[in-house]
Parts: sequence; structure tokens; C-alpha cells
Amino acid sequence: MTTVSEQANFTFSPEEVARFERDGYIGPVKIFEPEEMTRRWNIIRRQLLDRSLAIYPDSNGKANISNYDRHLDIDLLAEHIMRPEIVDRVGSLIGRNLLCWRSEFFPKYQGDEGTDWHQAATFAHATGKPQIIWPSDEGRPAFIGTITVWTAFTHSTEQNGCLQLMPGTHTSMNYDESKGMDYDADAINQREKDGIKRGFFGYDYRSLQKDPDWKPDESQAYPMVLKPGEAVIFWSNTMHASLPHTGSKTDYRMGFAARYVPTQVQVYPGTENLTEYGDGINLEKYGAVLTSGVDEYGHNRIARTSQRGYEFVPRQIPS
Ligand SMILES: O=C(O)CCC(=O)C(=O)O
Ligand SMILES: [Fe+2]
Repeated sequence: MTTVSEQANFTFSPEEVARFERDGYIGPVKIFEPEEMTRRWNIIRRQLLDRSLAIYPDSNGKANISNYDRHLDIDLLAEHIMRPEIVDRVGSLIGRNLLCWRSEFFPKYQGDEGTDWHQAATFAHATGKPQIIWPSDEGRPAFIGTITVWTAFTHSTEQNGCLQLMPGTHTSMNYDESKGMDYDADAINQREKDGIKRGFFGYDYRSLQKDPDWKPDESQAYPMVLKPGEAVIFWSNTMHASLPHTGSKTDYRMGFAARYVPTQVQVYPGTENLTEYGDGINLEKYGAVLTSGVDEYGHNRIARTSQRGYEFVPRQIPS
């Protein structure tokens, strides 16, 4: 048996932590070898079609929201969000008592618009209601957000719509998520913003700008080109966007975002239903996953197993 001290340890070095704190992101980091990621994705993409145990119903392919939290029914994704390559690293940034509270797929196919520039702190932007709330008594800014680990399941290039980040922008919010946005499915793929085709899945993120006349400084954008199996780890309140897909049909990009918070954060406080992106889901079967450490707060409903019985055994990160 392998003891904890013999396990591989992927925690970031103090220099890497300092870089993350300065830039609001760090990457690329390797989670899987490209071949292994491709092998896994080939299995996962078939399993995604079987929704028999998915915790949210199908929305007729309308919105991505029905593919939230597929780690709760697809065991390769369950394993993904628990990977030491991810959990150790995130733990070294925000502490070892960690919840994965959300996973999402972000596909870009030929001709798709890029994702609008945005910062998310509470994730109230679409519902009008905060989805995560940090305790207010720790001297942290109110706009701290979640740590997102965005893993490239396919190549992610400037042609097929890679993620872009603006270093150092996590220390102030350009958007007010409580303003609310209007959903318009007909606007998808229709708009150019400063000469770049972009949108926010049926919303216009510019409507949340604190200053309607402000524009993101595109010259600060860093394109996060990733191989399959590489990830970028970022604060959700770091300015991020993605490029439009201007590449070929076969070269789609698939990102899988897993979002982490420490156990003291309240997830979906007082919320039973989410309505966003033109769709609604009920949280009846929802549970956050304790990926490492202990939950000493008990704020949140915890999923101990996946819908298929995969056991979420929290990692005890070696020091
Ligand atoms: O993949 C994208 O285009 C956007 C991803 C994103 O906004 C996120 O992971 O928070
Ligand atoms: Fe985002």
C-alpha cells in the first residue's frame, strides 16, 4: 500500500504561488499526456450522450447548462476532478479543504463566436442570484470568485478559439454581476465587439460593465494555447475571454472547466432552481464534491459517490 508520504505531490512551489497571486492565473500545467487525454476524451464524448444518470435533464441541445456537473454521472470526469495533478495544485493556492462545486463543458466549433471578456465573482451574472458566497469576516475582497481549472480535452489554438487571459486583472472588478443581463438566443454568433466576433452564450457581458464606456484593453490579452491534457488554473475574476473559432471543421476545441472553492464557501445558498442561458435546472440531485481535506463547516450538501457509484474519496494532500 502506498502511504500518503510516498504519494506524488503536485503542490505549487512558493515561486509558482507568488506568480499565481500576481497574475491571477498559472498555466499551462500538465494533467495528462496528450495521448492519454485523447483516449479519455474519446470515451467521455460517447458517454456524454447517455443522460440516463445525468442529474439535470436534457435541454434539447439548447444550452450547455444541462451539461453542468457531468462529473456526477460520468466516472472518468469524476476521476478527473479528483486528480492529484489538479487537487494538490489548487490546494496549494486556496487551502486543502476543497470543494469542486461545478463542472462545465466549453466547446467551440467552426464559425463559433469567441466568449466575451468577463470576470465572475459570485456567478450571479445570469441568474441575478449569487451562486457562491465567501464568508465576509476574513478580510478578503468581496469579489474573490472561484478557482477554475480549465483543461483542454482537445488542442486549443488561436484558430480554434483558445482561452485568453489578462494578467493581474483579478484585483479589481470591471463588472457588476448584480445588474442582470437579458438573454437573447438570436444574438448568438451575430455580433462583433471591437472587430472580434464574441458573445456570452446568448448574453452580452458588456451590459454588466460598471462603466458602460470602458473597453477591455485587448493588447493585454494572453492567448492560452494548450495541448490536450494541459490546463490553465485561474481566478474566475481574472479578465478572461476566448477567440472566435476561425479554423477548420474537424478542428473543434473542447474545454472542461472544474471550479473549486474552500469548504467555508456557501454554494447555491437558498437556491433550488437555476435559470440561466435560456434554460432551467433543479438542484435536487446536486451535491458539491469534497476533493481533498475535510469539510469542517457543513455549509453544503456533499455528494459522496457519483450516480454510478464512483466513490469521491477526499485526498489528504501530503505536506
Ligand atoms: O472556454 C471559454 O470560452 C470560456 C470559459 C470560461 O469563461 C470559464 O471557464 O470560466
Ligand atoms: Fe468564465
